[in-house]
Amino acid sequence: MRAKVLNKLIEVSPEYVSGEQLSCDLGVTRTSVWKCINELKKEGYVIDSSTKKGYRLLELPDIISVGEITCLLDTAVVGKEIRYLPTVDSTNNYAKKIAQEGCTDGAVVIADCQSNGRGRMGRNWNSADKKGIWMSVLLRPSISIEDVQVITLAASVAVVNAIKDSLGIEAGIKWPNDVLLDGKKVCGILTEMSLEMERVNYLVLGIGLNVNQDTVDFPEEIADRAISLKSYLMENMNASGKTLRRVELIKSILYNLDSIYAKINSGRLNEILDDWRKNALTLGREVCITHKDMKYIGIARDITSEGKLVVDCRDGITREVLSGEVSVRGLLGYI
Ligand code: BTX
Repeated sequence: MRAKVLNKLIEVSPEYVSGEQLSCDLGVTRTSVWKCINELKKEGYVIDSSTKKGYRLLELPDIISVGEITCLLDTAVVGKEIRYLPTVDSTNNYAKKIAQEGCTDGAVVIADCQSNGRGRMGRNWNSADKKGIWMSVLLRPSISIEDVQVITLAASVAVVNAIKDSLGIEAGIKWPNDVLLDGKKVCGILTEMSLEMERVNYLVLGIGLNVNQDTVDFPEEIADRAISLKSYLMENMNASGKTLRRVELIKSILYNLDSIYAKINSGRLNEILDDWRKNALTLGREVCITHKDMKYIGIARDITSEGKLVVDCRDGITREVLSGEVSVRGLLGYI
């Protein structure tokens, strides 16, 4: 009910809506409306109450409210179930646990803070309290194991689209799925899967998006390689440094993921690969592939239908690289 009241207030904002109107529209007593308003105020929403005019929303705080995320979230699968945790070791760990308990396709886990956020290959992911979006999406796609990499690429496309839709910022993708702004990492994606008899049982897409950090908020060792959306807006678009609302971005990511997931489940993987190519920073660049003790330098030319990076190496051999098997580091800075 609280979410419904909130969404009415958002709908009519900046106008007032009377208590009577709210109770009539929502089919509850005026006392329950009043109680909901008080609860919302306690959560941090700034609401003006006037005996004559009713209620008016003055300020939306940056809090992760599941009610606000789900309201008017027009998705078919992704985000039909959302679990919010103030703090957790890793949302990917939590998502894997609920996947094993049978949780539904498209379920989402979001935390304000991760005490042990994980990157790829055992690396650490800095997940400062309330500064970013630390979220995992559980998917049960009907695809073959060979196509799993495409889902990983798809997640980066969804994030890039969401950043563009919400803030008008054009981010780029470093293969396979790092989202970069000004050559610095704004988002990392960790895909983990469970296989059963040669088929995908479930996949967990872990998305870490830096939203409201200032440079000083990042640990020294990553401060020159990490960026938040807020800092980018301040440095490049003269923004005031106002806190960005994570809920808006979460909604947009879920919406974009849902439409991409529909493409995956209907076999339209080529469309996803094309979208990835459009946003790719790696293609056409010189890259260095390190595999075990060997190093190969070459030009990243394309990706295959399975999402492998095609590299024309200096030794004349074209190699197809799967992420996880190798690490690819561009010769031009971080790209
Ligand atoms: P990655 O292995 O590509 O990146 C990890 C590396 O990125 C670190 O070694 C460090 O250099 C740098 N780094 C660490 N934290 C940050 C940060 N906040 N911003 C920019 N650079 C950073 C990328 O792994 C995959 C990250 C996925 C994170 C999500 S959050 C939700 C989910 N739960 C979980 O435990 N992981 C995922």
